[in-house]
Amino acid sequence: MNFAKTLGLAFGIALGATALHAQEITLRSADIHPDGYPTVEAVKYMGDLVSQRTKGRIKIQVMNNSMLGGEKDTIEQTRFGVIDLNRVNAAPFNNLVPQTTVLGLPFLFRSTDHMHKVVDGPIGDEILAAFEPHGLIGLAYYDSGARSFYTTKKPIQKLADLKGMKIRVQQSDLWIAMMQAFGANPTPMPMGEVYSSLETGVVDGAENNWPSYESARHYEIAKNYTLTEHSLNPEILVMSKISWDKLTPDDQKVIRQAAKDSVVKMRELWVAREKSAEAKVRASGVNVISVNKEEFSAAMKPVYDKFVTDAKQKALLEQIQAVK
Ligand code: BDP
Repeated sequence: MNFAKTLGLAFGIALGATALHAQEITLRSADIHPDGYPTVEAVKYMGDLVSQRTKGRIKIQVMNNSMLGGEKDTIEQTRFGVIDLNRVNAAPFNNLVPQTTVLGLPFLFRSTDHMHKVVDGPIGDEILAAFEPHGLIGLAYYDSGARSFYTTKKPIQKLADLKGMKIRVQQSDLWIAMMQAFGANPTPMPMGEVYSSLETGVVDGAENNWPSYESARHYEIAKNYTLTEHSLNPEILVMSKISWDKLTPDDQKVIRQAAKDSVVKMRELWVAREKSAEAKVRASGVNVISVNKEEFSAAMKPVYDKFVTDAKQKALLEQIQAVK
């Protein structure tokens, strides 16, 4: 082989390799939860589907355990394309995408089934579509169970017990207003700061579902869990619009479908985890308190008055309530 041919061949191989390499995409996905938590495992499952369906060309790397930061920070990084995918609770999106606020309204959903019917239908699609002008693509909803209060010292047995209590909330105006309506003193902060804040008395309590109460080990310090079940606010999986726009329409379809398919897996994982977390927490000797939920729900009128104001929001609320 002469020199020119050898050079040509080498060049060709290099080009081929580059072209092949350029097609390979690894999408980084953020989550604050540890390995084994349903949201983390659901996105890993989605990654498996995406990888199978693109013959290994597109992969998802789940960077969980708050490795990329707290939820508010990772939302910003996702908007700027630094993070490709992000699984976050609906609450930290509320101020950015006001359409998400309705999902967290206290005592809105009658049951998990009701919530599923709403997010799986046209209302759910409309809310996901509302992310795009904010640099995000709404892909799917994941379950997050019911949120209830937990406190370090004084147990909450009735609404009046919340009066003046410092309660950690997610960073959302809705959640701040909700705590005020309960009579508490809201302290917004990222999830990662809650453990030490409970420990040092910066807050008297917080609220979350069984799996988060357990996995974040808050039950070790806040040993009174009051079953108010005040919100079924779901989780939302989003993609950076910057990353999305780099994909071909076919690849976008693969991502969208895999996200939808992962919802089924997530729901199975969630049911199992809710049970095992509850069992573990109860076995540890936590004081689980039942309350008259009507008393708590009756106090929520100011929240609805503040967040459901115009005709469009009122119509949406009625539509949600009418879903059977
Ligand atoms: C958990 C959600 C997580 C939130 C956390 C919180 O899965 O996304 O960050 O609550 O309260 O249930 O901040």
